[in-house]
Amino acid sequence: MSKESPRAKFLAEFPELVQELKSELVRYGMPAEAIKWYEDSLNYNTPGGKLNRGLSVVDTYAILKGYQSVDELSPDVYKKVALLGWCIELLQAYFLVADDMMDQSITRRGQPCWYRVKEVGDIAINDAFMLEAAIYVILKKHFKQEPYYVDLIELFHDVTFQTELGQLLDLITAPENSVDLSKFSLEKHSFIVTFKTAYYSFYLPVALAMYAAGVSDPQDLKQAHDVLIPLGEYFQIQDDYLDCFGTAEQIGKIGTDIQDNKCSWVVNKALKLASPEQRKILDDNYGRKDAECEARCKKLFRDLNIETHYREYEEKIAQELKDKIAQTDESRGFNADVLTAFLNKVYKRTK
Ligand code: DMA
Ligand code: MG
Ligand code: MG
Ligand code: MG
Repeated sequence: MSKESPRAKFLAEFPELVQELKSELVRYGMPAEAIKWYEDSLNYNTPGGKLNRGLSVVDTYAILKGYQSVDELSPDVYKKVALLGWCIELLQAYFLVADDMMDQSITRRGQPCWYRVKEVGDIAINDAFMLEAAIYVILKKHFKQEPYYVDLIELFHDVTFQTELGQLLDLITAPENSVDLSKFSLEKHSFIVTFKTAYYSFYLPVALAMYAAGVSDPQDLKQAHDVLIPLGEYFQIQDDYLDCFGTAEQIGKIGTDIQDNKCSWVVNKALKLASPEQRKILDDNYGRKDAECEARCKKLFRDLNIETHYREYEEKIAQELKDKIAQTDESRGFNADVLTAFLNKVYKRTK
């Protein structure tokens, strides 16, 4: 018998989660049209991505428990750990619905951004809140009896706040109609992306699996943190690179960073390399809501060989992370393979 792919197996848990959330609305006596709206929002915004964050919770849990594959988990255990994975995907859905409004993006995961769906518009703001709220409905229903329940809730709250701080900084560093590239730096970029991406995308999945597996000594959480945060920074640098150099077919979204005046890795690298003449081109064209200005910036990035610098960065950071992973102390039951699995998923990704 051929085995289901890990992704298909994980996806198969989603319909039941939607049913549970709907029954919560039924319990409140909500009218059918509201229930249908919530169901549509959940289905449109939650399962369509790569599911890396959610899948990583189950993968990490299996490694920590000493299994060769997630197929060795009993059906009940798989279900429970997969729910934690889906909670991160709900968190991600919440952030993305809001992020696309704030970034004025057009497409996401190969379809129109939720706020751009005709009937939706600004209702997407409340839909984002309700995607977040779903996390706590699920946690309460399935994890309230666990000794680590409060740890899970606290972790979700902390990481959500960290992400929102990152989004704040991302947005106020990229004002519309006032481009000042002297405000950008690679140090500032590192700070923004650590908060807006690394905590929720990298630290959170591993920390959740560690709590669920009972391998959550503070020293081990710190070891995970110290590799996963720089790995998350690398991941967002890839996101910035692909925003400019990837195709919409590849990444499922149309890049907006140049027109949005974002403090991205690409522009920061370019600022370091540009001659005074090239700097003038950037000052005059970056952050303008204009396709021709955007094209001039892209041409300059190509002239500056940003791609070559990106490849160099990628090799350097991958080696640093490997070296760091090799130093992991496994004496309390933490397994560094968890970190290697993450690095392998990210290294040289193109989507
Ligand atoms: C991603 O920032 C961060 C969050 C919290 C969604 P981004 O705007 O670069 O993401 P994307 O490129 O997917 O819009
Ligand atoms: Mg965005
Ligand atoms: Mg954004
Ligand atoms: Mg991006």
